[in-house]
Amino acid sequence: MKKSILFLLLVNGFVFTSCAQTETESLENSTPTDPVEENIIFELDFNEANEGAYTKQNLIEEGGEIRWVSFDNRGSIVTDPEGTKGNVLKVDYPEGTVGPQTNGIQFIKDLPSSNEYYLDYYVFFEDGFDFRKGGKLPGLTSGGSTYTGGVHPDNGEGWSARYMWATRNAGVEALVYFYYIDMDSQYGESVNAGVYFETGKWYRLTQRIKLNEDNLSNGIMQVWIDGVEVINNTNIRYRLWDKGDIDSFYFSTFHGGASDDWAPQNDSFALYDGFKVTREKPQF
Ligand SMILES: [Ca+2]
Repeated sequence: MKKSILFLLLVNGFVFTSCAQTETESLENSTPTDPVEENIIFELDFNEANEGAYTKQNLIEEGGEIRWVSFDNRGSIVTDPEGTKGNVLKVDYPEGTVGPQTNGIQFIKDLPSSNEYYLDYYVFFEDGFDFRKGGKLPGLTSGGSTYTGGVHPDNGEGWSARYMWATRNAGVEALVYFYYIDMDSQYGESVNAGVYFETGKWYRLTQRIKLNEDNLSNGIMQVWIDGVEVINNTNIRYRLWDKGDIDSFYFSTFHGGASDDWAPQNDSFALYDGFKVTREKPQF
């Protein structure tokens, strides 16, 4: 009898020890030496938002914490006129206005710092949209809105890579309006996509930023429009050393420039949908 109890105690002790070891091993296996990172960092499809005015609170409900918002009643939720995207964000660019105080909308979403992200979204310029000389469109940045408007990142501490539409002889061209340490002009460098915007159709803009290493000119900027690669620059020095990580999505859209000849001559509207910041290349 005593031997049986002793045997059971030993067996139980052995089993307990084994379980404890297994648990320890599995805990060790799940420690963040090889973390499974979420692919989608930020997503905004507006499908849960009610039609009507779009507010900062609406944005926070879907997009989480937002650093800064400037809407001024120029954002609203409507249904996709083509019927494929559910609810979408409609932005107002009022007649005769120029610059972000009176035209378009802006917000900054902070992102976990990274040296590589993809930004994917859709834009639709409604019929009658007056492009005038040009305007800004959302893009990835380092430093939120800091390195825009003529502010040069002298020490390689940040950059911005918003898109623009810009009126050329050939049409309204899509480009990346780029601020970075090696920029060639005070008010940003144009990286032309060679694609010309028209009204009345959705465009899908996909941007890949991969930062350079150390102080080397080996950073990558890729852009696909409707899934077709239109920019592939592989020799960019975005930043110096470990400064200037990708840390923000800058939703920035307005006519300008600053002078009146950038202002639309009639109320103009654009639609936006399907924003995603991801670690991996989106499916086309
Ligand atoms: Ca949608």
